Amino acid sequence: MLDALKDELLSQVNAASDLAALEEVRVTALGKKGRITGFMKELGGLSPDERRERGQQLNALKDEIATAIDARKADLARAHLEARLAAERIDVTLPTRPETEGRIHPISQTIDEMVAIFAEMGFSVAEGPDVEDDFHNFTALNFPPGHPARDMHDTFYLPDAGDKKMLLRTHTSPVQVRTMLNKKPPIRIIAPGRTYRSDYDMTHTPMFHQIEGLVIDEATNMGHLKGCLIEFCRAFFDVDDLPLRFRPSFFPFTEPSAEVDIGCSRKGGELKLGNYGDWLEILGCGMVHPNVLEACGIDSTKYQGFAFGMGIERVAMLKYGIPDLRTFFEADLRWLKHYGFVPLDVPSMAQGLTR
Ligand code: 2U9
Repeated sequence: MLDALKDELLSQVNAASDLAALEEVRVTALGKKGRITGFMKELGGLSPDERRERGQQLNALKDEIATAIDARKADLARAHLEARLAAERIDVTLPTRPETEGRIHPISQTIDEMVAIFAEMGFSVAEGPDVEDDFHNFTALNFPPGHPARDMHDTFYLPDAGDKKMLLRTHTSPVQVRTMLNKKPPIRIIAPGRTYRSDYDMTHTPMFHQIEGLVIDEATNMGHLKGCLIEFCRAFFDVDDLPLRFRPSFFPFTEPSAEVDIGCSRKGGELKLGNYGDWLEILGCGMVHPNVLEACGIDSTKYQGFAFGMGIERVAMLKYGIPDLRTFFEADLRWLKHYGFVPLDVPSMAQGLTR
């Protein structure tokens, strides 16, 4: 008789199609008023020998049904999870959605590309405030008092408030000053961001973007500077044999200083990058001046390093053939649709900077 009950209960367990149905089966078999529990209650009326034998049989049956219920529960849970995973499956290899209306501004795209290249070389991104004081923007960078760049004509000074004269940073260099003041070498950072100068004509806007880099260590030299910038320019402009020319120059914060030209051709009014005999200025660089290291709390007898800077609008115009600087800041949706980038095409060295 117990065999028949066992078969019946086991088939009910296996027929349960969800957790609620299975719980119902458990209650019918093992609950307080369940069928096995009912038989258990009858044991009291049996003789000691019969009770022992019947008790063992009922316990074995109870265990077998409980085990079957647990196994069925695990099966149902697994099937439920698999169904959910199948229903929520997404194909991550699908192409990006070009029908997305929004576009990434060429300035953001260019910064992302540059960050991808320098990150691969081991640089970190550093940031700082747009509103600066005279020390971080000029004094620490070895600008002598009365230097023309401090002039009211170039620098936006804020109305006097308190003891310190505040200004809008005229370059991103104060970010490197702050990094050196707060962190011991080795330092390897890039600082992209907004900069401000009181200047407005065909090739100047009062707000523009720069990216600057700084590397400080015990034996960093001009060879490292050249290797780093040659590598960067070839990756950024995607020309393997792009020629670079380092021309002596002057900046208060670097000594020696250089400006870098890349090879190009201007034949027929069209600009092509490569080994064609013409040159185009692209960035400035140099070995950090010992006065700057000392002003930033770094021992110039132990440490040295290089720095560089370039204008982001300028290189973006070059790379993407954008003819007019002022259009960058007009917020014209037709312009952005034409020159902007699809948001999901994130620049990376592994996938190609722009696809
Ligand atoms: C520290 C020390 C040195 C950053 C440098 C340049 C050369 C440079 C210009 C390029 C075009 C600015 O946008 S632009 O007008 N920049 O030529 N910048 S070296 O040197 C630093 C910076 C910070 C502490």
